[in-house]
Amino acid sequence: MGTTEVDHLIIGAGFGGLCAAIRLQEAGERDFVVIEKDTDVGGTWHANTYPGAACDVPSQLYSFSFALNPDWSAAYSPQPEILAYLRDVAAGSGTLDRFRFGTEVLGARWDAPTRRWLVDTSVGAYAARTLIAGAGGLSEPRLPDIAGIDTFAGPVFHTARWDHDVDLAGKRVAVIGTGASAIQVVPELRKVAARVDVYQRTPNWVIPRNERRTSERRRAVYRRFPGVQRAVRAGVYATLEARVPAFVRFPQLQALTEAAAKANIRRGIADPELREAVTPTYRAGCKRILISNAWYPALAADNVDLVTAGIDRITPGGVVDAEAAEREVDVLVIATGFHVTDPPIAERITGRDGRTLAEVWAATGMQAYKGTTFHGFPNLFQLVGPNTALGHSSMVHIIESQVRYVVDAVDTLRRSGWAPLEPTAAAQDAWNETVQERMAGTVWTAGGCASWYLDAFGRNTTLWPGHTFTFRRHLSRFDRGAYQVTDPSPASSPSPKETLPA
Ligand code: N01
Repeated sequence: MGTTEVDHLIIGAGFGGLCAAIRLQEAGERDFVVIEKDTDVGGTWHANTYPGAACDVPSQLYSFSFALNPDWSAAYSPQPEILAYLRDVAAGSGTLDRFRFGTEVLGARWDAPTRRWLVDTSVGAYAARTLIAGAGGLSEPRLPDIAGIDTFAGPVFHTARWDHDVDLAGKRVAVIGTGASAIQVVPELRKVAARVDVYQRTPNWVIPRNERRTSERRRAVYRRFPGVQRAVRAGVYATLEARVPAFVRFPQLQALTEAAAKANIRRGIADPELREAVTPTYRAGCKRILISNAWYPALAADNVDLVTAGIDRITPGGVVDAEAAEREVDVLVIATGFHVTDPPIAERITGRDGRTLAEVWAATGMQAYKGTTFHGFPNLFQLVGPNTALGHSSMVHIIESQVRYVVDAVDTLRRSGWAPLEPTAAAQDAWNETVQERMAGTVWTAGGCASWYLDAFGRNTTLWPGHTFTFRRHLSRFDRGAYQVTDPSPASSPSPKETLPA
């Protein structure tokens, strides 16, 4: 099979890849392909099908600005609805004929002589002028390194790879982890399982969730008057942005969140010992703030045990905790999160000097220019790249900001005869220095916890430390001055230092 030449190769058919495809098409770019290892669009929302999977970002913000959904059923949407929404948007976009499902990237390398990305996939090879990676920030399950886990005799699966063939009715189930995924799945599991053991390493702050359903009447109003829905959406957006100072500058304001979470604990749990065991000792917001009305009542249920002793080892028949107590279980559910600061896609992308992104990051930690482009990696764009994730609002807003920047960059590339561009080292360094300066004093750094936001160097290379509208302003146009033309033309002079507004 030969090599397929395209102008743009997009990796991933989640919110990021789909948005890129739609916006490129609108900009008149027709020669692109979206490759996706799964069998459908959806990304995270295709992969995460565990019972209770739902979004903890308000529905009104969890859609594209150009495709509002008047039919969200509730204040927070369940996974099947979000997946259906993405399928609808994809089907109506006129881009689906360029999606190649069941196609996994094996490796991508910059080829200087042809000024193309040469991409090997599980199905064939591509040569592309630009590579737009929307592989997802939370896509590769992180499996715990626990002695004996391979010897467990029953089914073992991660929340993001749920095995629906396993009948959990009447089973004894152990859940490892108490993060965003676990707090959604445990209340569902305990309805069917004989017993659920929940292994908690660190408690999370969990505040109440607005369970309001959206009435048919309200949906009809949204359908008829989209302006009304836009106004509601703007209100929700502003409310969430108002929380930014409590994360970034005044972590003491998180005391309000802690009070709400403590009231949630008191409502759900009567036992003082259990209350204490689930109450965190770090500042709220240091780890992701979770929302649930069902988590604490589930932990208090007769058929659920919270185990805080830590796991010593796993045997073929159960889990032995650090106090040598063994609990027999039939099924092991791994809810231990994802590879965030060491994403596997970084191992598969090789830049102009022969090093992969992962090799570059091994020395520096994850770094990009504006969370999107990379010195040494011409014409590479990453959606949901370093320091773009959020603890307070919707990633769809960030993705749209990035895609706007990418489309403007593509326009610049096209007009310049496709001379390849990469950010100068100076521009990229200055951006990251400023971002890291802003991290000092944030709740993520000063809040007294360890979290997956931090990398091996202890730096937060995951989150954007500010408002989403500030991020959008930084990416509102492609700033050609911060870029250099990659070989064979001589490199242009470095850009002025890019600074973030105070
Ligand atoms: O993963 P997590 P998640 N032994 O990393 C524990 C998004 N999301 O899948 O805190 C024992 O948050 C770990 O303990 P500790 C959202 O952004 C969104 O739940 O490290 N335990 C923690 O309790 C979220 O933040 C939605 O001490 C171990 C848990 O496992 C992100 O996905 C829904 C362990 C991991 O929690 C990840 O959430 C779901 C070990 N060896 C997820 N290793 C929405 O609603 C780890 N743990 C949008």
